[in-house]
Amino acid sequence: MPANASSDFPRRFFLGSTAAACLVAGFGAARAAGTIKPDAKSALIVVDVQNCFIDGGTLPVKGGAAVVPVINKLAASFQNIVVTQDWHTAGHASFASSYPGKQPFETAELAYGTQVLWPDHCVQGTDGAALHKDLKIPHAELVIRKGYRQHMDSYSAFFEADGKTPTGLAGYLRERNLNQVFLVGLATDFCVAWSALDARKAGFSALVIEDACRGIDVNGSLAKAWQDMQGAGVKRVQSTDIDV
Ligand code: VGL
Ligand code: ZN
Repeated sequence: MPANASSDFPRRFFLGSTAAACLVAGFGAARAAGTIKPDAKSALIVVDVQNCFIDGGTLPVKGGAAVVPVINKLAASFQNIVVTQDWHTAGHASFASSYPGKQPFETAELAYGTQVLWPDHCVQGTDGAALHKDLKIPHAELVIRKGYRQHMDSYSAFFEADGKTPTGLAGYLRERNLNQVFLVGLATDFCVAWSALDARKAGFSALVIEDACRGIDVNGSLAKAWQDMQGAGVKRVQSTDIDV
């Protein structure tokens, strides 16, 4: 056997098996429409489709309302759905209004690190915190609320901003034997991305359905979010890739 043949073998084998795995999972570059099929172990996580994040709200995400019909259609294909709500106290630590002299989109140093400061939004029990009225997913099984501690934010549906206080979602998914999450909603570069990254950290497969999300894009946050997600093994897919 030539000297380089044996060292070549594992590499070729690896590439071959990776390509095969991609095809099986439906993640190949030339993916045909509708080839990703959510199964009994898949959960759709509908992130923060709340009035504050829609046009006319206090922290509107451009085009936010457009995700609603896309999500309604996708939801029909999932046996398991979790809905999240950003759920802040009045005077929350993530609100610029809580700091004299601070403006929205500036930052503050908090106990757990740098916090982007936002306009007041999603205050517990207000209309702004309610789910968009046209979201029609009555078969959703769990609503998980986050960011409800006065001094700590939580973009992620899994862990609060200190990176270690769990919301309980990982435990819920594990107890229900769900191992794969499909993420949709608002905003791509904050709550969706942080949830997807934490899903990977917690050991779940994670796919973000891009056209069922919209981003805020402050200081390059949208491109960075996709880069971080790609690096963490989050799959970027379109709603047409899902078998509905
Ligand atoms: C979100 C900023 C502040 C989100 C929540 O849902 O992406 N963004 N709070
Ligand atoms: Zn928030």
